[in-house]
Amino acid sequence: MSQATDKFRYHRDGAVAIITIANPPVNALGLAVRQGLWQAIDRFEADDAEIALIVGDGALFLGGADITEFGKPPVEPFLPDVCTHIENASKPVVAAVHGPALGGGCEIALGAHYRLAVTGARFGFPEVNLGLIPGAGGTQRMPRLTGVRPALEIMCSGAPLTAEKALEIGLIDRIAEGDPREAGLSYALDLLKQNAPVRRTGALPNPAHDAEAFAAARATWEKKARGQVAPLKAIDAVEAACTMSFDDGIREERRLFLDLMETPQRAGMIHAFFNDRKVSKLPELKDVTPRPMAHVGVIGGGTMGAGIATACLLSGLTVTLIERDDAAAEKARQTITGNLDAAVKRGKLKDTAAPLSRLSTATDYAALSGADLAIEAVFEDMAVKQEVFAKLDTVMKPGAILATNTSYLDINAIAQTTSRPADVIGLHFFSPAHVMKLLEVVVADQTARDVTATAFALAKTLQKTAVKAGVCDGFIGNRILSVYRGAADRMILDGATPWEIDDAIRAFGLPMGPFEMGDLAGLDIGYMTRKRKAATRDPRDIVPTWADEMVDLGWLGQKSGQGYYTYEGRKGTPNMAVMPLIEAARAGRPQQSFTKQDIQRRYMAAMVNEAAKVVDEGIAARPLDVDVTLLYGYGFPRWRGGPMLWADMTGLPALLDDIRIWAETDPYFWQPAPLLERLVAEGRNFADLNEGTPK
Ligand code: 3H9
Repeated sequence: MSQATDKFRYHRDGAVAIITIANPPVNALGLAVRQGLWQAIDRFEADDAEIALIVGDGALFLGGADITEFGKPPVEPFLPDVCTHIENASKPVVAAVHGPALGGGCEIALGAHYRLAVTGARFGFPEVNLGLIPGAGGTQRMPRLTGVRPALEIMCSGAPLTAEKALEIGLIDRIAEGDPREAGLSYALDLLKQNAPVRRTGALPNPAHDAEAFAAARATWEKKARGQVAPLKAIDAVEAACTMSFDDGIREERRLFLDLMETPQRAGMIHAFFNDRKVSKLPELKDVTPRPMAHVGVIGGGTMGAGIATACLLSGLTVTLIERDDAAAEKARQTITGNLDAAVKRGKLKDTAAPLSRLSTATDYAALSGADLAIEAVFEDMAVKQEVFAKLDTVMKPGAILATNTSYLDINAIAQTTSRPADVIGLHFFSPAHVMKLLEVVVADQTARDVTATAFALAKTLQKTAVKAGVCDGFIGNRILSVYRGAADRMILDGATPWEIDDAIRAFGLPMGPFEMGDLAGLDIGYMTRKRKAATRDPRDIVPTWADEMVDLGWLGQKSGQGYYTYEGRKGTPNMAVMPLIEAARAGRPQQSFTKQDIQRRYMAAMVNEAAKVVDEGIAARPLDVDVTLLYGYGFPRWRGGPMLWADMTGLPALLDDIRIWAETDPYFWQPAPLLERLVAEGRNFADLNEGTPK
C-alpha cells in the first residue's frame, strides 16, 4: 500500500480483513494514516473479505488527528471524508478499541458500523482543550447514538468516558476482556454468523432536540469556559445534528471547526499542549538517572508543609513530618487529614486510611535518617532556614536530597550551610500544594544533575508540572509577579482604581485580578515582602504606601473581613474606604483615566518585559518555561498559551514602542529588556527561542 505501508497492516484472517494502524507513539491520524485507511477500505471492498476489523497497534487505539498538522494547509483525504468512507463501506466494519480513542480516533470508531471496547478503553473528545470541536463527524454521529446530553457533556468538558459508561449510553455495542485484536476478531465472527448488516450511524434519524439540555449547557459553559469559545461552538454543532440533515450537519460542523482553527485560542491551546510535554525535556538531564524516592521528610506543618505532605501521601509516598512540639505536630496531622477528607469528597481518593498509614510525625530530626528527600517548609527567613539545613545535614543519609520550599530566598546561601551543596535544591510548591499543578525546581549553583532529575521525577509522581528555574529573588514566577503587581500599583497612582484593574484582568481571562488575589492570600504577605526588600530598594522605586497603611489598620483581606473588598463570606464588594489612602498617595501626580485595554496592555507589557529579562539571565531556560509557569501557577488563561505567546501574537515591536513611551515618564520601572530589544532588532519572536517547539 505505497507510502502507508509502515503505518499500516492489512491482513486477512479467513473472512475478516484486519486493518491495523501502527503510527507510534499515539497512532495519530496524520496524512499517511488517512491515506492508508482510505486505501485499506478500498482494498476491503475489492477483495472477498466479508467483514473488516480496525484496530490500533501499541498502547492505544487512536490518539486523534495529528496535532502537528494544525495551522498548516489541510491535505486530502480529510479526516471527515475518511470516516464517511469507512461508513459507506458496503460490507460491515468493526472497530475494536483499547486504551484511549480520542477526538478523530473516536470519530473513526463512530464511522465503523459496530464498536467493541476492551476493559480499560476510554472514549473522549478532548478537542476543546485545543480550542477546537470534533471535526470529523463526531458532533453529528455521537448524538444520533446517545442523544444530545451525553454528547454535550463529553464534547464541552473534554473529559473521557470509560468503556462501561460508553456501553451504558449506547456509544459502543460490546465490552470484552483481553487483547483487542482477538476480542475484535471474535466479535466480527459473531456478527458474520448473525448475518449482521451494514449499520450506518449517519443514516440514523436526527436526535431529539432537547431545548432544555441546550439551554442548560449554554448557561453552564458560558460561565465555566471564561472566555474560551470552543465549548459554546461544540454546543452549536451538536444542535445542528438535531436540526439539519446529516450531510448539512457535517458541513456545519466542518465550517465551525475550520473557523476555530483560525482563532488565536486554537494557537494558544496547542502551544500549551506541546509546552506541557516539552517543559520537562531538558537536554542536560537526558540519560541522567534519578535517585530512588519513596520516603519524604517534610519540615514544618503549616499550610504549605501540610499541603506538600498531602500531595506526597496522595501519590503513594511515605511521609515523616517534623514539627517543633507535639501540639504543632498534632495540628499538622489534623490539617493533612482535612486535606485528605476533602480529596475523598472530590472523588480523588477512595478513603483516607492508606495514605494516613504512611504518615508519621516527629519532633526530632533523627526521624528523618531513613528519608530519601527532605522538603523544608518553615518560616520564610534566611536564618531560620539555614538552621534547619544545618540540622538536616547532620541527620540525613548520604545521597539524600535536601530541598527548600522557599519562594524568594537565595538557595545558594542555604546550600552553603551544609557539607553537601550538590544535594541541595529548591522545590517551590504553590499553595494549596496538594492542588496546584506547578512545581518550580530551583537549581542552585552546585546542585547535582541527578538531584535535578530526581526533582523532575518527583513532580511526575506527584502529577505536577515541573519547570526548571535559576536562583534569583522570586525565581521565575514570583519575580515576574512582583513586577506586574508593581505595574498595577503604578496604574493606581496614575488614576486607575483597584476594582477597575481587577475587572480588566478578569476580562483578559485570569480568574482573579491582583487585588482580589491579594485579599485572598492575605495582604500581610506583600507587606512582609516589602519590609524584607526595604533595605535594598532602589530609591527610584515606588512603594504602595496605601497598601502598608491598610495592613497597619488591620485590613488583611478575606481573613479579616476587609481589604480591597469588604466580605460577606467569600463574596467581596469594593471597599471604598481604601480610596482616601490612595488619593493621599496620588497627591501631586498627574492623573489619567484607563480603559480596560490600557490596563491589560500595561499589565501584560510589565509581565512580558520582566519575563524577557528572566529568560535572558537564564533564570528560565526558554520562553516556554515562563508560559508554563504562568499557566500552572498564576492562573494565566490556557487559551492564551502564556504571556510570551501573547507577546508574539500581539507583536513585539509595538510592545517595545509602548514600553519606551512609558519609560519617558517612569524610566526606572519601564526599562526595556535587552532581549526584547534584540528580538525586535532581529525581527524575531520569543517562539524562535523555543527551539524545536512545534508552533
Ligand atoms: C482531533 O482529533 C480533531 C478531529 O476531531 C478533527 C480533525 C479534522 N498528534 O501525551 P504523551 C505526541 S484533535 C500529534 O506524552 P501519553 C506528544 O506530543 C486531537 N502528536 O503520551 C508526545 O510527543 P513527544 C484530539 C501527538 O501516553 C507523544 O505523542 N486528540 C498527539 O502520556 C506522546 O504523548 C487529543 O487531543 C496528537 N494527537 O498520553 C489527544 N497526541 O514524545 C492528545 C500526542 O515528541 N493526546 N502526541 O513529546 C493525548 O491526550 C495524549 O497524548 C494521550 C497519550 C492520552 C493520547
